[in-house]
Amino acid sequence: MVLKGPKEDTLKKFLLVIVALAALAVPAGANVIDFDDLSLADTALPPTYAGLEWGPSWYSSGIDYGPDYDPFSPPIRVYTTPAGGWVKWPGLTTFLGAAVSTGDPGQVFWFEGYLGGSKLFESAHNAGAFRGFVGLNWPIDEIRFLAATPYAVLDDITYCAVPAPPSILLLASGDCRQAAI
Ligand SMILES: [Ca+2]
Repeated sequence: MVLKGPKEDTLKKFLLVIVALAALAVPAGANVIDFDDLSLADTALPPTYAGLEWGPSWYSSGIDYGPDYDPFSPPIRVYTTPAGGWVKWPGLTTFLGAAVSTGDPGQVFWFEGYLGGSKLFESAHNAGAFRGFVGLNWPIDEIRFLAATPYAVLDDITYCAVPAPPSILLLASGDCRQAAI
């Protein structure tokens, strides 16, 4: 189908907005780790939390460090010290992304995705202050969050607990349950 003319331009813009909103929405059936059941005090994450295995660098906190480091879902988020940490799933999953917040102008952060110990993916390296959800849609069993400094927080780690589908199918369905088919 070829769209031309003012009405068709409006329709195309509408469709682009729908696609953009679908990409931003959390798919139905997705798991979101929001950390909000943890202590308000700075506390080391246990090696196993929310059914996943966590490296030794993760800390949770509900302490107010200023708006640049606010949790996406209050009151708790996590950070790593020293900068960087890993998370492992018990099997293949689809990592959809996580919220990152940092006001540190010297910050550079990125994600890496691994499967069976081999690095398959690396996100863009973001430099400077940032606040937003980093959407990735990676079929992996481990992610690593890497940063220049510890002054970045993560929240709302989001994944589909099903074998990873082709990205286009997940995007089209917007549903982790459909993605299992
Ligand atoms: Ca939270």
